[in-house]
Parts: sequence; structure tokens; C-alpha cells
Amino acid sequence: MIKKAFIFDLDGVIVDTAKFHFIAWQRLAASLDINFTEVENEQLKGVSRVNSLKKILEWGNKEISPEVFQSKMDQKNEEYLELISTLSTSDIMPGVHDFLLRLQQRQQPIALGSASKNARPILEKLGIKNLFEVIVDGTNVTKAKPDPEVFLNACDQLGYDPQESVVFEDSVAGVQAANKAGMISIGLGEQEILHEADEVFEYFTDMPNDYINTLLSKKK
Ligand code: B16
Ligand code: MG
Repeated sequence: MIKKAFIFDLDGVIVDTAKFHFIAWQRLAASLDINFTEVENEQLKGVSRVNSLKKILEWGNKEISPEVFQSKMDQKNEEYLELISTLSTSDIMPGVHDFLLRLQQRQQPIALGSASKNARPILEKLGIKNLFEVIVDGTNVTKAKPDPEVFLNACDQLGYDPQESVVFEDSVAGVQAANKAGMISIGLGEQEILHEADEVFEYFTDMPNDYINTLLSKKK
């Protein structure tokens, strides 16, 4: 039986937390008198918390002390945790749960490859943590996307080569990371934004019925 390592990003692929990251960053930017719109936010998707704050400060041409930097990061995370406090199974993006279950039925290995340090509690809230054989998140990596470390770590733990791995991503940085690693990259979102991906769908529900077979025989 052909097998591949199926690696899923979390925010924006499995659950629509991207909008909550945006709200929390926008509030934080406002507290620093920095204007922050959805256009800039696109560049923060898949980017670690610390690098996101660095970028926002760069855009606003602001410098803050290391102590204030730390407290701003904490403040952003508190706001974010408050916003996601009511997450549940009903917040899983359309078609994802079914896709994961079909992979599991076919005994295909599944991993998470996320930049978020909140990934594990979020998967628990969604009730799908047990579907992931391997979880690599922001607490396990040193290099942020577009560096491929998070995905290479995941396929390595599953015992697969990068060429036998498929990555599902909603961010430009994440698609670039998968491509750099030589993995098949499937974008979830807008074609114009994710044009570097091997294929793009708005949602999992837009994939053809036998898409798992297509992916299993797909070459980079
Ligand atoms: P946290 P992903 C990323 O998750 C988000 O896309 C990005 O917006 C966020 O800043 C980053 O996680 C860090 O998240 O603050 O929860 O540690 O898309 O790689 O699953
Ligand atoms: Mg994402």
C-alpha cells in the first residue's frame, strides 16, 4: 500500500483561529499607536509570536525595551486565549475532520506542523488530538517558517522522506517552508496569495472525492 506523511498546519487550516490572532495583534498594535491592517496581517500568518511582534514594531518604526517587549507578547497571548476560550469541535474548518478520519481509516500517518505554542490545548478543545501520531509545534522548533524545520521534524518523526510528505498550509511562509523541504504543498485559501503552492483549494470540501488517491500518487 502506498503511504505518505500527511502534515497539517493548525491555524487557518484545521481551525479558523487566524481571525483571532488578527484581532489580538490589532489590539496590541493599537496599544503601541501602530496602524495594522489585514494586508500586513497576511505576512504574520505562520510566523512565530516573537517574530510577529518584531515585524509590527518595524512597520510602526517603534523601539521598546526587552521588558516591554515581553509584556506585550504576554498581553497578546492573553487576549488570544480569551478569544479562543469557547472553541469546540464545531469550529473545525469545513471538511477537515472528515478528511482526517478518511486518512486514519486508510492508515495514513498524520502529523501537526504548527508555529503555535498553543497548538496542543487547541487540538484538545477541538477533540481531535488523538488523530495526530506526531505533533510538532512552536514549543519544539527553533527556526520559524519559512524555514522548513517544523515540517522536516514532523516527517522525520513519522519516518518518511520529505519527498513522501504532503503539507496543508494557509500561509505564504508555510507554503515556502514545505517547498523548500521538497514536500508537496497544498494551499488552503486564496489562489492569488498562495500561488507558490502545488495546488490551492479554498476549503477541504472543494477537493475532488478521490483526492487522497491523487495525493498518494502525486510527485513533487
Ligand atoms: P502562538 P500555524 C501560527 O500558527 C499562526 O499562523 C500565527 O499567526 C501565530 O503568530 C503563530 O502560530 C504563533 O502562535 O502565539 O499561539 O504561539 O498557522 O503555524 O498553525
Ligand atoms: Mg496557518
